[in-house]
Amino acid sequence: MLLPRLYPILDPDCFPDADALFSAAEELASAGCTLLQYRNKSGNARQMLEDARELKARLGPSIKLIMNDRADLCLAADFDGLHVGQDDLSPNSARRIIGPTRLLGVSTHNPDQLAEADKTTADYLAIGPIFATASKANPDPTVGVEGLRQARKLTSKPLVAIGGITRANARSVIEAGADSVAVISDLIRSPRKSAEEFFRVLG
Ligand code: TZP
Ligand code: MG
Repeated sequence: MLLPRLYPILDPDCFPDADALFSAAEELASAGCTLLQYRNKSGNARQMLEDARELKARLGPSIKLIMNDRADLCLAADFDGLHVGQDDLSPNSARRIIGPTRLLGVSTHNPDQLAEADKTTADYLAIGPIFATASKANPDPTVGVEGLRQARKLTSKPLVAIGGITRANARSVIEAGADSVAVISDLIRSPRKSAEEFFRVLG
């Protein structure tokens, strides 16, 4: 599986209303994004499913949609994949729910977690936060670019770097071995322009 260099994460808490969230998604699509995660830490299941269905309807089949945390909503919205963290269902339990063909991603925060996740049926692994981030409650200690370089040696699965990644530092993250960068805040202000700039620096 080939991951795109840029993996935007859309979180409704970062937008004034649902329309702004959907417009951001459309802008990202028009900038050439092909993979997008929906992450909602404050909404209820009903709102999340409504958002998820609307995203799918607006974006069409050219963008793969990944649901954060919730295997049930991944299936209900017929998303293309699921992303789980250390406090969610285990990767192999999540896999049993979403089936063999949907994408499964796993968040890790240190070398032990990464090595453990590498043994599972996950399709890709994420590691972070690489840099300080304001987008996550109670983030783990930062891994840094050097930690990422070490992490790269522990898995041959596609590796996503996350946390504090901007257009200014994204190149260094890819050079340290990440296949893709997952980004929340540096895409919020002007999603299309920002994504285009990410693609330019990431090559
Ligand atoms: N997991 C580790 S850091 C993070 C998540 C969900 C937040 C990333 O957001 P930002 O704004 O790109 O730092
Ligand atoms: Mg989670």
